[in-house]
Amino acid sequence: MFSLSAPLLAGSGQFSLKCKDISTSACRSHLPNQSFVSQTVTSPPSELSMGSLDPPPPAIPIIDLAAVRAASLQGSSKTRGGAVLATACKEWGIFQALNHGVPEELIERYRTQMLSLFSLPMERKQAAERSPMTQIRGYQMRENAGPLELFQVEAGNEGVVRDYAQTLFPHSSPSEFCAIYKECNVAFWNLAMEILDLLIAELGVNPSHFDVFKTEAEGILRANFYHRSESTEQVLGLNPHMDGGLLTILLQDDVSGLEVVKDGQWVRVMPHKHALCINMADMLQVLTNGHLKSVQHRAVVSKTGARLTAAYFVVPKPSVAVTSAPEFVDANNPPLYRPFTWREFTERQMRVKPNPSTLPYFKAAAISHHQS
Ligand SMILES: O=C(O)CCC(=O)C(=O)O
Repeated sequence: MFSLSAPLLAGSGQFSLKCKDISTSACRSHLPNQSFVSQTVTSPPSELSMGSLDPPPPAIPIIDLAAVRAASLQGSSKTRGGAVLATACKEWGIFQALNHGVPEELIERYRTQMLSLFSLPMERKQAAERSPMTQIRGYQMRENAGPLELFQVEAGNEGVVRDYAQTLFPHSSPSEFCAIYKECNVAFWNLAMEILDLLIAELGVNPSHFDVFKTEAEGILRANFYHRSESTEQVLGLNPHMDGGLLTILLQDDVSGLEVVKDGQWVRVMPHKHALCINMADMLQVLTNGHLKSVQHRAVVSKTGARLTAAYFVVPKPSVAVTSAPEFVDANNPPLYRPFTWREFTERQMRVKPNPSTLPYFKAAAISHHQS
């Protein structure tokens, strides 16, 4: 992914990163087929760990998608490769994908563009600031925890992307900015759909239940720039949360900070140079009636350097209705959630900040009666 030695901002050096010590080890995994699980990057003890550090925390699965694809071509609908993915998504709710198909050159262009954006004078960034009018879109500076700057936009909305290019970079042609968003949207979308298809095939569900999440959905691309923490205390850049959509693709640089909950313990997702993180989000949890788990995660601010990440959230369009696929519902597995639309979900999310998820508000009546 991002080169370990490269400065974050070409020609400036002000955001240059220190290379973190990443210890890579072949390690045992409880995933069904070792050959798809390329290697694991050992997590250091989390600085804010909830549990005991002994034994060492488990490692996030790293899955070679090239091997999964090759196996899929040989198999029929269910594949051994799909089983590896499905197990990771069920047990962890997250994995790191190698050979993901998003060109490294595109990732570098996106990274360079976002670093130019975050390096702009504050007045220029404020011209693109989020507001109640722009809702989820735009630039935001959050200073409540570790200083975090972010820029978010629907990656496939060409008109909106062009407007932001012109607002942020009024003296440059918007063409490169727009081209990067367009290409990122295609590459991340294709990867998301490939993973969805592999999961659908492996889980044995009728693909038609998921059709609307492919045709009536979009990708929201968000760059997060965490400033280096000056504090002696541990600081969170993003509080614990679950993502609301179907799944999220996360691009990390070589400064670590992402942590996920596994078996009641925070586990650090150590950056892997060529990998993208894929995490399950709330709508997949609903569609599979809890079979796949939306993973709780947070971002810890580093004391050693600034950190740039990018999240591509795959979300349905507002009117899309979300219900569990019938294959996951029977007398022993009653529906966990009542039917709702993505609009209802996001309205709820905006009214009450997720803590850590908005999903409990949509529990089926019998369940919410017992659990709320
Ligand atoms: O930057 C990270 O490590 C996590 C990003 C994330 O969770 C988000 O943008 O919602």
